[in-house]
Amino acid sequence: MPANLTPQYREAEQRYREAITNEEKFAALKEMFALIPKHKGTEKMQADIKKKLSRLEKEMRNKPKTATSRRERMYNIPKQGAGQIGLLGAANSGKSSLFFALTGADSVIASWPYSTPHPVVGMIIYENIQLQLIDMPPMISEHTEPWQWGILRNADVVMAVFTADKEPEKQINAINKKIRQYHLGNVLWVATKIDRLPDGSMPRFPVEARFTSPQQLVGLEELSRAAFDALNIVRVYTKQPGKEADMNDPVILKKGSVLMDAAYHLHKDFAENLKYARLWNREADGIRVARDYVMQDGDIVEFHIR
Ligand SMILES: Nc1nc2c(ncn2[C@@H]2O[C@H](COP(=O)(O)OP(=O)(O)O)[C@@H](O)[C@H]2O)c(=O)[nH]1
Ligand SMILES: [Mg+2]
Repeated sequence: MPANLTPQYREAEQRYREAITNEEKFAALKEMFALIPKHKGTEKMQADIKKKLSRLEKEMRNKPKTATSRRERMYNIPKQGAGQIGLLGAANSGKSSLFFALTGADSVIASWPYSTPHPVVGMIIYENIQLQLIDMPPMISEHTEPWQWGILRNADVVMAVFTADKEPEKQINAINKKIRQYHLGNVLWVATKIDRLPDGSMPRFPVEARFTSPQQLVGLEELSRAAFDALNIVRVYTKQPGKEADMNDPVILKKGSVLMDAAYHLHKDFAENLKYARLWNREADGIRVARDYVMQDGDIVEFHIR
């Protein structure tokens, strides 16, 4: 007897195959079970889903919820610099060209798909810091492996790339679907190949996107800036009394970090024995600041300890 599986079932099954964490697998299997036509022809499949569900349930009970699968962790790319950014897009959307333009590192640029088979890592130099960029194989409308999504999920920012000239909305929708499916956060949208648009045209997209032409080296500085902004970090400099701050060696903190976070980050002693701190920035000229002062990008602090 034919199983007569619906497209919805097949989608859930696809999600199951691509799932990384046990929680995702469990959710997909549940959906499969709900969607599978209940008749004699699918009895074996139903039993199989049930078996997998109970096995997973057992495994999840013995493991903390937040733990990611071994497969996912195995392929995480060690973070370097002030933040990690992963490229996501279809084949030929210009990811590798953008990677090359932003980092100067060598990645294969070619006009046929599958030209970037493995992740490639490079550094964007943004003012006085470096941001790590990962070029990825095409992951939209392609077969993907769970570890690829693991890398993007582990990144601080996903740079979602589509071409401005060829059915951008379709590409955006396809990318958005994956973003939801794989629970990717913090997305920076980038429209490439703007040199192919009629002169002066600035199309509007369903998402707020930066414009660039990696090939013509257009919009790269703005994009580096946008990448920095998307990382949600601040650069804080420290100085010793009577000396100048080293402006080439900032401490990187999450946006929203307070003075005490900065102190802890530098040395436990600073935090535990803090008497007071002085602050310099565009407005402040050595004023004393409170422990819960929210650090701003570019702040210079001087810690005084007991
Ligand atoms: N016209 C134009 N072509 C580009 C631009 N960026 C990339 N390309 C071309 O698009 C094709 C695919 O680029 P690639 O960077 O390999 O895309 P990937 O598959 O997303 O990594 C290549 O032939 C590139 O030369 C651009 O800004 N303008
Ligand atoms: Mg590529």
